[in-house]
Amino acid sequence: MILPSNYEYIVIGDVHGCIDELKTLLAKQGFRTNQENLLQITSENQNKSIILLGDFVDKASDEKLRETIEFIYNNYKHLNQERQRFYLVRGNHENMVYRYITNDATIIVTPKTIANKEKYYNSVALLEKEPRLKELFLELYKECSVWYKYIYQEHFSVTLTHAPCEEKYLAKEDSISQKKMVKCLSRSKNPTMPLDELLPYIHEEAKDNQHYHIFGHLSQPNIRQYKNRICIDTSAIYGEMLSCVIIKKDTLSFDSTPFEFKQKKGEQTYNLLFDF
Ligand SMILES: [Mn+2]
Repeated sequence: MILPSNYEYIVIGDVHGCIDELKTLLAKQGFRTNQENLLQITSENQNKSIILLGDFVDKASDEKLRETIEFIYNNYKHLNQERQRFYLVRGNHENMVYRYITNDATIIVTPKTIANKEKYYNSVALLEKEPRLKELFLELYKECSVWYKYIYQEHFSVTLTHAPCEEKYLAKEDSISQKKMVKCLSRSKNPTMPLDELLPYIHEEAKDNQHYHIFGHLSQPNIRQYKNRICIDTSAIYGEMLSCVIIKKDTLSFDSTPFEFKQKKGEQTYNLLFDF
């Protein structure tokens, strides 16, 4: 989907239930909430739009996941009344949670898939317990797009997807391309391999130009950039930061906010991207 280039975009990486950090980052970017937790449109932010780059569910506590889904739902409705100011990108976690809660027949139930559901997709049990919350999630899921593209004149563009993927799949509509933009080869299945070897196309296809591909999905300790490839998943739920990129005309800038320890952080070992 092409984004209108007469607005600014605040593109936020993997939230994973970090609702406090999401609110802090949005406040830093000029979006404050009122008593009902609705983001206020002001003269300062009226030309800005918000994009969540996928994976807003899972990994966090039930309480924070509930708050995150309610916040996104309410503000999605609220901000998009007059024009679209809030966009959602589909991440692999939204995808898997959707498949589990809709009893997708293509999920083969094995002890491993049951264990994975509990270990990696903890929103599923919460949504199954709380039908009202499940309805909110299902509505949001329908609103998610696999990709967005921003184009400013001929020299500058930004393609946004949750996961990195090969260029040949970017912004395509066929079902293989759509899958590739949501999830890449899994690190958990290849734990000893450096990310740069597992996903060589990210740096091999990178170019020194202003046609950027910005993605999340690969949790990193800081924003990682190589030429026109940028990863903005800075591991908020693992106790690091929640980050965003701000797109304004033909410029990019970045902002981050640290994990606030209002819930338990997750544990992981980092596998660094562009570590060469
Ligand atoms: Mn992901």
